Amino acid sequence: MLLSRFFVPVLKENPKEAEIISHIYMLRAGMIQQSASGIYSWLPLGKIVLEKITEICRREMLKAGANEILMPTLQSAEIWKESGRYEDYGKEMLRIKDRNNRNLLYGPTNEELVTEIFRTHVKSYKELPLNLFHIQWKFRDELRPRFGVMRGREFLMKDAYSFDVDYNSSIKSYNIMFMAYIQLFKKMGLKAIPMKADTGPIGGDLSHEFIIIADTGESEVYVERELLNFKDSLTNINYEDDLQEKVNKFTSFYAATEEKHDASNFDNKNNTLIKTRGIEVGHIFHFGQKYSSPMRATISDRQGDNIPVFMGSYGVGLSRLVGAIIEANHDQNGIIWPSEISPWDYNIINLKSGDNDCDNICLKLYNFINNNTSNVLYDNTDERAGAKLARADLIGLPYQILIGPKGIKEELYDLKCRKSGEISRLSYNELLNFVQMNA
Ligand code: 5CA
Repeated sequence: MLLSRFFVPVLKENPKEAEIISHIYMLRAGMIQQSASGIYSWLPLGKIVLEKITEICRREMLKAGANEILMPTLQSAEIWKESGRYEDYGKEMLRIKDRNNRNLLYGPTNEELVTEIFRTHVKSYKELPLNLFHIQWKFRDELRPRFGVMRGREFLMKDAYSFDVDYNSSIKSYNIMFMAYIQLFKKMGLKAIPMKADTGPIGGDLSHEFIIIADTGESEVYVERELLNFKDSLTNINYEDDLQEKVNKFTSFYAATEEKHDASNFDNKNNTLIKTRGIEVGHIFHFGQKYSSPMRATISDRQGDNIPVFMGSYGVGLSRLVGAIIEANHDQNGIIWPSEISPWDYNIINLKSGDNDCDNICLKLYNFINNNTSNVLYDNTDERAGAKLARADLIGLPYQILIGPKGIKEELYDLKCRKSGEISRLSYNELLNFVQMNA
């Protein structure tokens, strides 16, 4: 991508309305624009990152055997009356009437709608287990939308729903999602820690939140130090295996959100329990027959009896993740994208646009990288070098390649690693090699 063709409305000043660093940087780097309180447009840079996060999540869900569907944002109030949540959900639910005076709502979550789809088609345990997921915008009329995309009113969620014949198989499905979450956050370059959590308006007997430790997080959490340092090697998981043992490796540590914390459950004589803050990027629930009973989503079991199906639901806050990743990866100059979700790997910066030699080398390099990996943003604008460098740091691509008259003369060019700040001086051929090795 040529920066001269790229719509990235960078702000020079810190926006007054933003309190936390991810919100400040997302506005400054032209990733989002507020449209109403807690509602945002995603501009190109933001959209690319959101898409990358979404794709990693989608791939891991498919790998875990889930089926992708797409349910609408608007739902009929009828099914919510069946489950009993229409009144319970209160003011967070955006209620709408259509021209025929029928009650609709903008979905804050999809347990009811997916249960309706299920009960229409599935009648026997032979068709189970089944997991249906979708990636769709949600609306919750939050009392206090804040921190940009972190607590929005409209936000993008991946939500999956599992269906099983009995409690034990349902726990297996929960465990599959548990491990899929461990994997998918890792693939985003993140360490998300599973913690015992409250089930809130979704309900159920078992639930874990996946939390990224950050001072600016809204959740207060209690976690054993060892779990913070726990490194589980990223091996591909076989989702056909019994995953209980793998899940136990995580749940054997003490980790709980404030609501679930109980000091009497943990012997802290060695002072290993840490109280800290974090961002909830995922939340999984097991709630058995809570929705299938009132909504009569029944199946015939092995004995031929008709029973309400056992369910769980599994959410990832995809738009929140963009902010959370920035909270976990930045410095005073801007964002530092983990390479896994970076919009591009390379940022070529022409320090003297208009200079024939600089323009030629930049263009040659740009074409080479484009043909090899398509993974490059080229700053070909004619702004001052200082402004270009500051913008490159703010946008935060992993590698900057700086081409200026000094480098041309010496035939050595600076390759800067955004994260470490380290600069290597490489010949043109060494640069090409680096790009090829890194591809
Ligand atoms: N139906 C269940 C699971 S599919 C559910 O709705 N769970 S949830 O309420 O915990 O939401 C799932 C995830 O969405 C949360 O972990 C969080 O990462 C994200 N999320 C929730 N509320 C917001 C919000 N207001 N703004 C941005 N992300 C949010």
